[in-house]
Amino acid sequence: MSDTLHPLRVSNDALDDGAELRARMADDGYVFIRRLFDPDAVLDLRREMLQVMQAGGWLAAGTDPMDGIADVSRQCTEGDPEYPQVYHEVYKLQAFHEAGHWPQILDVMGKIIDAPVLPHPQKIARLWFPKFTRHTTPVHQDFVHFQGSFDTYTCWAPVGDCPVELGGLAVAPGTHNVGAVVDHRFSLGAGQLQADAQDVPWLTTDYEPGDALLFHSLTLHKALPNLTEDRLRVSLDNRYQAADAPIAEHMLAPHLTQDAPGAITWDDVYADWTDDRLQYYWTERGGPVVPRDTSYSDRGFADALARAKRGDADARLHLERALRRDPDSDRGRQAAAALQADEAPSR
Ligand SMILES: O=C(O)CCC(=O)C(=O)O
Ligand SMILES: [Fe+2]
Repeated sequence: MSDTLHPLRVSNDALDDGAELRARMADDGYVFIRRLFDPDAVLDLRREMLQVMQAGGWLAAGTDPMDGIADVSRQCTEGDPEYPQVYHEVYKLQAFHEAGHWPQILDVMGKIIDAPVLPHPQKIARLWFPKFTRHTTPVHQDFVHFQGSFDTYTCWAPVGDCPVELGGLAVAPGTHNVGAVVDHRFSLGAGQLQADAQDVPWLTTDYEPGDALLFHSLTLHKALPNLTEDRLRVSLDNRYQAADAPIAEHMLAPHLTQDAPGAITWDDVYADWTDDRLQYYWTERGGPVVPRDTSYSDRGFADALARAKRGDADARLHLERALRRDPDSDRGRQAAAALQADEAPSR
């Protein structure tokens, strides 16, 4: 581990002690549990997910899906129009959704939240290509993306081994104590919003199957770059809150549908499931649903427009993507105008 990265505190000793787990989350903004999940169950899920990626052409020909060896020519990420073509096939796996409801995580989240828990319907998988470090998830607070209530907790879990060079998650301990959303600017990395973080320590580890990193919605965190030659990083990030707390309405929809025309519905996700136990499980809950607050994303996009006009290469690439994805949308039109403005001779 490099000298700017430090090890996460392991909290397995507190697993049976709700008060202690809550105290650690309150102090540090994160709780890290080794082997919370059965490693075999995680590896079974890995096989299923990577077989779908293989069928979608993302893996090097003739390789074992369990090795996760990418066909680097297929590199793409969230925001690219081709990413959901494979991602949404992975998203349909029943086992992938079930992982967000494994009893071990419901138990720990129940202790931390200290009330009946709602696992967010919107589960997320991260399928991260190697040699694509320009798109590494930047420093951010989850609240800007997921909203609802501050007391929402993420569980990030590797689906397979995730040594530091594969680009797992790092957290900055105690940073949730600001108690507020900090400024975020445009970034090309996943989520497209980046907070400034100077002089904070970063904690991470060589993750193993079954490990789980839980953190608060205001805790600063980022991914490390996937520096491997050819390995995909596969991980889950799922969210949990008190069942009666407000949830933002976009968290009731499948991931990567809000800006994507023709995106999948829950009925598409459920089409091949073998039972309906987890289908629409949240519809009976009584807590309020609040509208999505687009101000964070709007500010990030405005920042990208301004940067692109000044010739910023990352911002230009972002706008080119927005244009390719949906040329007739407001953002598509604004992107086209900003890209042209940069090319104008009067610049
Ligand atoms: O896995 C990643 O690259 C991003 C994950 C993340 O930001 C999260 O789990 O909240
Ligand atoms: Fe995040």
